[in-house]
Amino acid sequence: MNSKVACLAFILTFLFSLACTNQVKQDAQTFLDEYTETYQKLDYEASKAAWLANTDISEEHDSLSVITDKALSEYIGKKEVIEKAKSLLEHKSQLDRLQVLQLNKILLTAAHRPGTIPEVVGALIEAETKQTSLLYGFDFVIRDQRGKAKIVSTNEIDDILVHSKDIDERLAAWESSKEVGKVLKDGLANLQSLRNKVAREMGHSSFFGLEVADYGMTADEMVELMDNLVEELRPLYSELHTYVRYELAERYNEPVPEKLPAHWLPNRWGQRWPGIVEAVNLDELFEDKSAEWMVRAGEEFYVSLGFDTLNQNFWERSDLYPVEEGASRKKNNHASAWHLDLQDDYRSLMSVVPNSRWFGTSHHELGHIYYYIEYSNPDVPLLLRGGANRSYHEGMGTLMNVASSQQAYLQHLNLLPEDAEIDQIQWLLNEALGDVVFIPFSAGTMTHFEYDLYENDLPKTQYNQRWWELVEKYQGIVPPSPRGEEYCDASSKTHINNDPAQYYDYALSSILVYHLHNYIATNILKQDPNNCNYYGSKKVGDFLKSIMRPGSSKDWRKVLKEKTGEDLSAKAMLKYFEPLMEYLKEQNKGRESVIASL
Ligand code: X8Z
Ligand code: ZN
Repeated sequence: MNSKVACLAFILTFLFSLACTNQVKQDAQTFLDEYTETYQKLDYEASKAAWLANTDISEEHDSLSVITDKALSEYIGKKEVIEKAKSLLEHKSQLDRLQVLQLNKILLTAAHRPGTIPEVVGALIEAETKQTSLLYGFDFVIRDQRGKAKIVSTNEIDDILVHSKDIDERLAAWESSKEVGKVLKDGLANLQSLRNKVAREMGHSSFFGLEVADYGMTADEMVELMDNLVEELRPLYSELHTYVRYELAERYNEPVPEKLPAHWLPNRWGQRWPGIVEAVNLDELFEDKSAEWMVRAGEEFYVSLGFDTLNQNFWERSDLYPVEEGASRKKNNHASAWHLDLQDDYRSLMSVVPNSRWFGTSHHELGHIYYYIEYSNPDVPLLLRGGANRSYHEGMGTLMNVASSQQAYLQHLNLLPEDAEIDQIQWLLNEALGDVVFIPFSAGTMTHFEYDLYENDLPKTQYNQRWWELVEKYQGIVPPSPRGEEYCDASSKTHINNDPAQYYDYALSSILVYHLHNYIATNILKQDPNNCNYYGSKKVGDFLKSIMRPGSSKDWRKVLKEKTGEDLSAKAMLKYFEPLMEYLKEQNKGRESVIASL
């Protein structure tokens, strides 16, 4: 072949392959456009119905939610959709990066609703809807000393657990909060089986494995990551645990227990321990504020960083406060943020009352909302409108939660007087009893329970036993008295029922938050990470927006490396709490620690 002919052949081959590539790309885009349009429509209908079912619990609203979810599921799990996405991915190298990401997302979405087993998917949708209604339609009851029953809200239960020093009252509140588990146990067993059937249909190891797949990891890799986290924080947790055993024994005038009785703690699951440090009474700061003020203050914080005000729809459609006294309506009272049309219909569901927990939670939920707003831009395809990963979504709001509890910010809001004499170690201790204590619960108890539930098909007859083994092992907490299998204490936690196999998101987000906070304080604000003020810093706002804006169109590891120059680790969190270690060791001298030996 002479060189001219060879050259021509080369050019022709090149042009042919270019045409093929273009054809594949074109083909993929046509499919993605069609899918996106239908998905957005069906998903919006399902989200609106789910919103109604969560804000006004009734059989009628449940039915509507089931119908619309089934319509959505039928489409996203369609055999043709799965086959088309798979066949396009066989030509991965000829597709754009964003196209590949979207096709993978379609497959992961389909794996939640595979059309090959419609009766299982249908049963799952019904079971999920019913479980939420049972949980939030439940009447929690506390009896007074004369045995008279009173229906109480979970806000009231939490209030007793944070503030009451009467051990009998605490026990009654704690026990009341767990009654709901009895009603939920069968439903959880049904969900366990259906969720696993669904996940295994498309080759995932279990439902836990399916949820972890969103991080590009296996179930075992996630558990290993969580175990490492628990290990890294164990020395500090151990000191906190010892300190609190002695502190609370004195407060309740009881002998020092080896493990912490669950009803001694200021949270239904012992996941955070607010209010133990008497020198730092944060609830007091909000006593004369209204619930509305709390949410507006949250918005104002974001606006000060350069974010826009929230749209009018948000204020009109959100359901932010507890149900009016005497109203018959029941609603899901766990805080959440919703992005209904993946565009500008965003709302939040909360039951805000003026206290420090809801102040933090308002900032947290608005973090989700501002994340929605930022990535709803033309550069991010609808299917990639999510967090860099789920823990980033949690992290943005939690970061603002951490920022909102810094003294300088509370002083700026006139919640703390400028000249308040603050014992810095007590302040830090109070923070650690929130964020550090949260790790053994989230990375330990919750993650391992759900791993066992799904990955190991934990039998229903062992749910409660296993739950308490984990609570004792990771958190060093024991129930007030033996809890048989008639209870299902795990399912009193909302995420076990309706945000399943994802709780490690929160553990990871806590680590991420301190990583980002350290970077922001040191490199952007040039302030002490232990007392800095984000308020009014457009630079901080720009930094956060640059993380939020690409949604999940960028790899989460790259995002972090690019933005902070480092990989994710618990280093910053440990550094933040370093000054506390010495203080606790001093306080705990001669006291026996039980966590280290677990
Ligand atoms: O569920 C939440 C948020 C909604 S995404 C209020 N959180 C976890 C919980 O309450 O258990 C935030 C921290 C942990
Ligand atoms: Zn959240």
